[in-house]
Amino acid sequence: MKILVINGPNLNLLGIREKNIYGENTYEDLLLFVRKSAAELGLEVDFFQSNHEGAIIDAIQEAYGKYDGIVINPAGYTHTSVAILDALKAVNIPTVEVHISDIYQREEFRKNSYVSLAAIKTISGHGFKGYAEALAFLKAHLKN
Ligand code: CA2
Repeated sequence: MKILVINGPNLNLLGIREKNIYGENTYEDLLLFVRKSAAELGLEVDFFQSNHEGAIIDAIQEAYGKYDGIVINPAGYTHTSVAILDALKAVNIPTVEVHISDIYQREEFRKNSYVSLAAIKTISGHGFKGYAEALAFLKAHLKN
C-alpha cells in the first residue's frame, strides 16, 4: 500500500518557533518518525511539503492512480482552502487529515476545516503520533 504524506505551509519550520504549540522536533524529525511508523506497518510512504496552495493541489491530482491513501496536514490552508477540498474530492483517494495541535482548543477560526469534508478521519492534537495513527487507520480502512 502506497501512502502520500502531504504537509502544508510553514510545517517545514517545525522546531524553530512556537515550540509550545508544535513541539521541539523539526520537520526532518517528523519525516524520520513517519518513515519509521510506516515501515512498522508495512506501508510505503512518500512525502510532499509546500508553502503554495496550487502546488499542494497539483500533488493531490498527481496522486491519482499512484497512491492508495493520503495523509494530509494542510496547515493554514485547512481553514481557508475550498480548492484543496475540491482536489481531494476529485481524486477520491481515502484521506486522513492530521493536525499536530488541537485545532478545536485554539482560536475560533481554526475550528472550521474545509478539508474535513473530504477526509475519512481527522486526528487533531496528538502531536507527531497523529501521523502514525493516520497511517494505521488508513491501513485498516484499505484492508476492508
Ligand atoms: O496543528 C497543526 O498541525 C496545524 O495544521 C498547524 C498549522 C495551523 O495553521 C493549523 O491551524 C493547525 C500551522 C503550521 C505552522 O507551523 C509552524 C512551525 C514553526 C513555527 C511556526 C509555525
